[in-house]
Amino acid sequence: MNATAGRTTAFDLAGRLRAGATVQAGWMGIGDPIFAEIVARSGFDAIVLDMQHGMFGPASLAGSIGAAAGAGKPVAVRVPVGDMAMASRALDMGAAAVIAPMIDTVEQARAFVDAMKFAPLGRRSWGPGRAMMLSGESVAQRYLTTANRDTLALAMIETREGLDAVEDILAVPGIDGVFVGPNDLSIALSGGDRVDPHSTLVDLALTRIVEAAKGAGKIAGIFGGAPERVKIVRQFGFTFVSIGHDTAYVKAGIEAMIAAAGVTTG
Ligand code: 3PY
Ligand code: MG
Repeated sequence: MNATAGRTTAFDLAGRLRAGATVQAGWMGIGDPIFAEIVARSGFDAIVLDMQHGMFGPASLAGSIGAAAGAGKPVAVRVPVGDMAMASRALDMGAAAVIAPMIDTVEQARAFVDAMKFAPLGRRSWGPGRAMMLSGESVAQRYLTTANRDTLALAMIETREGLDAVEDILAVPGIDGVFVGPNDLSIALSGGDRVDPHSTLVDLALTRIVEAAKGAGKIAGIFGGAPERVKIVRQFGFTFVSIGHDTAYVKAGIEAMIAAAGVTTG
């Protein structure tokens, strides 16, 4: 246990990412705490729970964060677009990071920081009882003085406006890094023509985004998608990378088992 924050090293997502470690995350949309626990107990370093396109609501989110904590794994929560109240609640429930989708402007980034950070950086309201319980922190004053450092505000860059403003968004005090949505970015950069997260246009944007994050001394994360693509995005310099998603984990497991059993279906 880390004596100051009461967390295990594995639980310390912010510390590991700031130290330059690569963190590989499972991506979850099936909003079920037991399934979240199974994935958290797998080889991933962390899990992301998706409230934007996934099926998590506040109750299943709270249960899933608790289940992951029992497995010693930190959780990042992607909140719905513009839902800054949920960003604060996710922290209160024990999330180690919040990912805010579709951040286009410095003003939106500031609103995100307001929800995520205690004064003077932001306007987060006090109520971290569950977060303290899960991390083993029993001293309120110590939670107050460490929370802004130990919980991460990651702004999603996935629009043309967000890409154009990425350096300014990263310069906002309290924004700890960016997280790229390559699918939305590909739609935006092709003017609505194509969803192709592997396109050259996206690759050019990724280079700029990683450079901007490194220049600001902040974290670069990305929805990695297919495992083959994950290897490539890591070479761009992203350190917080999700791999696949839960529906694909189940499907791949079923297909592998049917194949191994030599059963022909259909
Ligand atoms: C995107 O690729 O746009 C995402 O938001 C990943 O879920
Ligand atoms: Mg997206």
